[in-house]
Amino acid sequence: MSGKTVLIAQEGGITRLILNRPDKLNAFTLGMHAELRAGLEAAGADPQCRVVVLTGAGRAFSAGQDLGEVGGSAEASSPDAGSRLEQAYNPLIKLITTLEKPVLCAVNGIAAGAGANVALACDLVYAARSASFLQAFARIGLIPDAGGTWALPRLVGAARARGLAMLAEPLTAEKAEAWGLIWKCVDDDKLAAEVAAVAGRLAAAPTYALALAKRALAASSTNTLGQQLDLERDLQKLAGASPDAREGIAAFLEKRAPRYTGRKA
Ligand code: T3D
Repeated sequence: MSGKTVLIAQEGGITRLILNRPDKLNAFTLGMHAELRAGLEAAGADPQCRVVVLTGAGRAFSAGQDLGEVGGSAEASSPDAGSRLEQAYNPLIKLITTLEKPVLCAVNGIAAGAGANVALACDLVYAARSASFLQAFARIGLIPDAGGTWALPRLVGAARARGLAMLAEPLTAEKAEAWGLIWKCVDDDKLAAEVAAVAGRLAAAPTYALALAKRALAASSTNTLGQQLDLERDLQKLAGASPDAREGIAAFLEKRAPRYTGRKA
C-alpha cells in the first residue's frame, strides 16, 4: 500500500515509510501528513510489523512545513499555524513517540524546520554524513515546533538548544552525533545498509519489551525517581510475564540464540 506523497514498503517485519516529494525536499503538506499518519497507524496495528523506518526520497529528509501551503494563509480555507500544529504536527509527534515499536529515522539529507523535529521524535536517528539539521524557524519569524522546544534542551542541553533555535544555523550530522542530538552519523554510501541491518536486528527483538522501555523512558522526563521506580516495577511485571521474557531466559540457560515473537502474550 503506497500513497502519493509517502511510499510504504513492508518486508521481513520492517515497514519503511518514505517521504516522497523530492522536488520540494519532502516538505510537509496536510496531504502528506495524512498519508504518514495512516502509514504509522497501520504499522502500529500490524502484528507482523516489528520496526518502522522513516526516511526521505531524493537529496533531503524533509524541509519542514511546505511554505507554499502556508503562503495561502490569507485565504479563509487555509488553517493558521497553530491549527496546522494542532491538526497535523502534534498528532504526528505523539504517534511516533507512543508507537509500541521502535521507529528508526534515516536522515538521508537536510532535515529543516519541522522536518528536523520529526526526525528527532524517532527512537533512533541515523544520519548521512552529508546531512544536516536546521532549526530554520527563526529565519522566517517562527518558533521551533513539532516538539523541538521539548526535545532540543533534553537532547543537547539548554545552551545548545538556545543557539540552535535562535541562530538557525545548520548543524552537521557529525556534530549532531557528537552533541548527542542523534544516535549515529554514517558515511553516505553506508547509511541504507547500516539502517537496514539495525532494522533487521530490531525486527527480531522482543518488541513488547522495547515498547515498554520506550514508555518508561518517555515518562522519566516528568516523573520523580520514586514515581519512575514504581513505573519500572509495573512495566517490568508486564515484560516479565511476556512470552519473550520466558524465551529470553530459557535461551540464555540453554546457551542458544533466542527466538522472539514480539508478542505481549
Ligand atoms: O504555519 C505552520 O505550518 C507552522 C509550522 C511550521 C513548521 C516548519 O517546518 S517552519 C520551517 C519551514 N522550513 C523552512 O523554513 C526551510 C525552507 N527551506 C530552506 O531553507 C532550503 O530549501 C533548505 C536550506 C532546506 C535547502 O536549501 P537548498 O538550497 O539545498 O534547496 P532549495 O533550492 O532552497 O530548495 C529546493 C526546492 O525545494 C525549491 O523548489 P523549486 O524552486 O526548485 O521549485 C524550494 O522552493 C523547495 N523547498 C524547500 N523547502 C521548502 C520548499 N518548498 C516549500 N516549502 C519548503 N519548506
